[in-house]
Amino acid sequence: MSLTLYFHPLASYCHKVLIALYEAGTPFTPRIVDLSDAAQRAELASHWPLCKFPVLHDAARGRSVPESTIIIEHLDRHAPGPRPLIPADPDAALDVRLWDRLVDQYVHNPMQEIVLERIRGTGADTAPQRALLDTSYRLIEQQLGTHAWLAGDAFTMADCAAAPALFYATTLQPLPPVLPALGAYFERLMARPSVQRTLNEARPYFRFYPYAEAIPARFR
Ligand SMILES: N[C@@H](CCC(=O)N[C@@H](CS)C(=O)NCC(=O)O)C(=O)O
Repeated sequence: MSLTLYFHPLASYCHKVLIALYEAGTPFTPRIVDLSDAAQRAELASHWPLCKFPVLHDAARGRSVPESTIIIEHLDRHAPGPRPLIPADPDAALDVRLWDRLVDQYVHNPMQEIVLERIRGTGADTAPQRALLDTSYRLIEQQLGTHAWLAGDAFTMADCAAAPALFYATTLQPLPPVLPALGAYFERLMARPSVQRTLNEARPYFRFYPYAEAIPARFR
């Protein structure tokens, strides 16, 4: 098989790419990386010196691709599924890329920072990251309007980004009930088979998540 994904089943940015792969039904070899294992860490670093996952190795093209967004772009171009995750229309594609970026930077990254702070245990104030999550929730509520998915009527890369970001963010900062479109969108994401498969595969590892007790019982 030409495609190998280096990842960890608990890692949120890896979820983003797994959801894209499952949406497309693209075959790949899964390689779980235990970063505490020196040999596995060295193997990941041989593909991507920053030693972050996910990384996709495409043997047919002789290249390793880091960064979840670029991996999905690569997959959509070279191993597309029945429905594109980035639309062919350039303006629609720009919207998908915009919402992918907004979700990564203003939902996913602050969520990661709050989790990392609990791991470090320095007692640093996470109120700014929590406030940013609240602002992003309101932004997504406005964006959703009447359409089902983040960048329109089709499920796209923006939704691959939003599912894991919101899944973990809501364990830290619950969705306010005054944002009904976001609440309904969250339920649609969680009901998506590609997302359910990704969460099912993460379940055995949830006990290692620093806020495991905040994961709703229905997902555990
Ligand atoms: N911008 C990167 C972020 C990747 C990232 O932060 N990955 C985390 C897991 S979700 C990681 O590798 N953490 C381990 C580490 O930083 O040592 C992407 O989109 O792929």
